[in-house]
Amino acid sequence: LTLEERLASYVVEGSKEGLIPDLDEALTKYGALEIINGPLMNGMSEVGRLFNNNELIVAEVLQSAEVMKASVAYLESFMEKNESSVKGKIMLATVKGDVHDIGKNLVEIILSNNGYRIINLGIKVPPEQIIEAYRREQPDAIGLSGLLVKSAQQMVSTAQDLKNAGISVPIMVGGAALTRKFTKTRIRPEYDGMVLYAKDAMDGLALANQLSD
Ligand code: B1M
Repeated sequence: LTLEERLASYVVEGSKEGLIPDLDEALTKYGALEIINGPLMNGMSEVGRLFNNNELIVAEVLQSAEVMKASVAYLESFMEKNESSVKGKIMLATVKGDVHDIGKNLVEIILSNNGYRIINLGIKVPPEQIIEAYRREQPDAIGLSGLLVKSAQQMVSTAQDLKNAGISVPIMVGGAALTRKFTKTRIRPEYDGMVLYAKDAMDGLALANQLSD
């Protein structure tokens, strides 16, 4: 196997044996984020495909998630840091009913490496908790993540609840089940403030930077 294939296969196999030396080798060729977005994400896509075909069970997918998390944690220290002044405060949450947090945590890393203070509320966060945390923390934006199809709908009702609570701070949404079109036609009409769709973590950073400019 090539280095890139090996990196993808750690994720697919859910195995960490040999992972760190291979990540070190990859770092001599690629940037940390390129490794995540390239071979590691390829591995995760394959996991998704196999899971969808019932060729993997949840316990195995969890092991894959562990490998992805360990890789991201290791690669984090090699990522570019841009510690200028604090550009803003952003609150992040995976929406109610959804446990997927690898993407959201990647967004946290990218934003915090680039001058944002992040309040990460975790997973399965109900709207009430987001509203309460908003009042306490007064962030400049709220980021919602969700990977399940039902999470896209949950984002609609979260936006409604935020609106009913009188909140109109910009919302950034992202995650696999979501599209730009859904964001525009279904979430945006339910909210008083801006609703921005981020296709990935770097897009999230670009949008945050637009807001803070
Ligand atoms: Co789940 N799962 N899972 N899973 N899982 C999916 C999402 C699924 C597509 C797999 C499949 O069937 N092919 C499917 C959803 C189907 C659907 O809704 N139509 C699915 C399912 C069904 C489930 C369960 C229901 C399975 C079950 O129990 N029977 C269950 C759900 C539990 C729940 O949430 N209530 C479940 C559980 C799990 C695990 C716990 C085993 C594990 C998650 C571990 C964890 O996150 N801690 C897991 C995993 C790992 C996946 C897949 C394989 C990979 C997800 C991932 O981490 N990707 C996934 C299939 C897939 O996506 N190919 C799948 C890597 C990550 C970096 O990407 O999160 O997309 P992603 O983030 C991206 C962008 O989306 C974006 O930036 C990131 C990249 O830069 N982004 C944002 C995300 N959030 C953002 C927020 C932003 C900006 C950008 O601003 C705020």
